[in-house]
Amino acid sequence: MASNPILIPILGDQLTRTLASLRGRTKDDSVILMMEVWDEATYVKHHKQKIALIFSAMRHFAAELEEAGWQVDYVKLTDGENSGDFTGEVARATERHDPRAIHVVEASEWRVQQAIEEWPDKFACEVDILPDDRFLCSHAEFEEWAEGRKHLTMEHFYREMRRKTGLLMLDDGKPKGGEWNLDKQNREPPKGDMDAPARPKFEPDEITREVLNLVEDKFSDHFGDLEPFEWPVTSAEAEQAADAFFAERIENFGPYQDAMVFGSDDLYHSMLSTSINCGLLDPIALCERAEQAFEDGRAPLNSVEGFIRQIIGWREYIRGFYWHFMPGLEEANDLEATRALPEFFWTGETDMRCLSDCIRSTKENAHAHHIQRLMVLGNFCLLAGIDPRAVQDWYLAVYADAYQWVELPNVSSMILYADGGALATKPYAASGNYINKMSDYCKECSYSVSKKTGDGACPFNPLYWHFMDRHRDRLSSNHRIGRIYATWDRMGDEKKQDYLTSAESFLETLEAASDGWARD
Ligand code: FAD
Ligand code: DLZ
Ligand code: SF4
Repeated sequence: MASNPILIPILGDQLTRTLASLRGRTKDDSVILMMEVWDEATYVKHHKQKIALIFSAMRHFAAELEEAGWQVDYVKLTDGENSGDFTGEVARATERHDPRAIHVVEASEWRVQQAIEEWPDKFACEVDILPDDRFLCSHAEFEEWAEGRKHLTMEHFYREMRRKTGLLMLDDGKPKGGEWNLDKQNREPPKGDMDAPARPKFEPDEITREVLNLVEDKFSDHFGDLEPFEWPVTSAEAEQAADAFFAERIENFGPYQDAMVFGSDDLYHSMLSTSINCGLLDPIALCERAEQAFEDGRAPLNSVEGFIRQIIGWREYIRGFYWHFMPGLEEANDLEATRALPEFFWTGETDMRCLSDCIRSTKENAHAHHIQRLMVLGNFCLLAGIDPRAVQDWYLAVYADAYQWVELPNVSSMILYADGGALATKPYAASGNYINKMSDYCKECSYSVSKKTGDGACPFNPLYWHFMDRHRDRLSSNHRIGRIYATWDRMGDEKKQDYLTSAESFLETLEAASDGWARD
């Protein structure tokens, strides 16, 4: 290399060949820096599969770049001099390479971005922090959209993104099919033989095997099963996973999006979030493929629109929302919830069959699908009044697709209503009825979903009314929820008391999680 190089640090969720910091650079003027660091693996004690996924994907990505001729300086976790954090590693790399500049793409998370923003003062060379243009909506664009709005309604944002991308749009500016949102068609309960085709599973190669040994050695006290480890770890594998989704599952994705079946972890979901979030798949290209499936007559509009809405609607909105409300969002606790997370969230040992199945899937796969995260696990945390910080730590630790930018708004705002309604217009609170309607869990549960109070009653039933009663002052003026209080008021005092006593007896049985699961 003739002159001092540009140093290009690439973080574990930036594994994209077209990353802004790589574009326009040449193999001869740059050194790429990738760092396995202790702090990232332990700021919460991530599920073993998540650490294995990131390290393996990072090592594969580095190998691909090297094969393409780039100079990659890859620091392994076990490197004796490893300082344990990004800033320390960039400092060491500047000594090794004496760069004329550092070009880095902004971090997806607040915590890391704070550290990066100190680099211009810490390092002698110029530091360029580039926008992450893998997202459709820039920070400035989201702020412009949010400005002056009373409520940041996802649906309005989503329509903007449809117009911006032209996805599922007609030339006259109207949505294909005449409606923007077909969610009403996407609430089918499970039917008898939900025989969804299995997603492709990827055998660990030599690189992944080495990482699995490392994770077993260094992170054996973290939550979750390490093997079988079957996630895609390269963009080629992730594309294969996407091919299978578009060939076999997109058709039924929409109708059964909210269905839950005991022991069936994927159903018709794409299972692509782990690959999208670390950069192996381009989310907009996936949406284009979904639209093509509709145009080719391989998938109905409700499935395709549902999939596209999750990505250019929810995913983009959640990211904008996170940056709009950080850093305050972590502390938000509008409902003043203080109860400790129950131990069974880590062990799965509960007689509540819905929860134990969702926690089993979480432990085995580092994954649970959206409605399990929202309406079973999340609903329980909301109704039982679990402290938002404990819930945040749990979701951030246990899912292989979890990064704070996407986890926090989903947890704090969507499931816990901790922001007082900035995201959701009402809490997603539900009794056992909803779970019974959308799953086959209740049939063989040791609790009875039709029993409302007393011994053997499904705990979601009294917890629901306990929640409504204790938050009456805050919620009764909400026009989407006010009617519920009319029902509550029509119940006699004795029935109401039965609900409250049953809920309190149940809450007293909850054993608080022991220390050390989420953080040391
Ligand atoms: P599919 O059902 O196939 O959906 C397609 C894609 O849409 C997903 O891959 C994802 O990229 C996107 N998507 C769907 N819903 C959301 C959403 N609410 N927010 C953002 N993107 C969405 N998703 C994460 O990627 N990381 C998280 O840490 C995360 N935490 C969550 C916590 C809670 C409490 C809840 C309710 C949801 C959370 N989600 C999170 C959203 C969603 O549950 C997952 O994206 C989804 O289960 C991933 O599986 P899939 O790829 O099969 O998704
Ligand atoms: C999740 C994760 C883990 C477990 N380890 C690393 C790591 O050692 N090195 C790295 O570059 N990235 C890791 N990641 C992903 C990062 O946490 C993620 O890229 C940033 O925090 C985004 O802000
Ligand atoms: Fe869950 Fe209640 Fe159904 Fe049991 S009866 S599976 S606890 S909703």
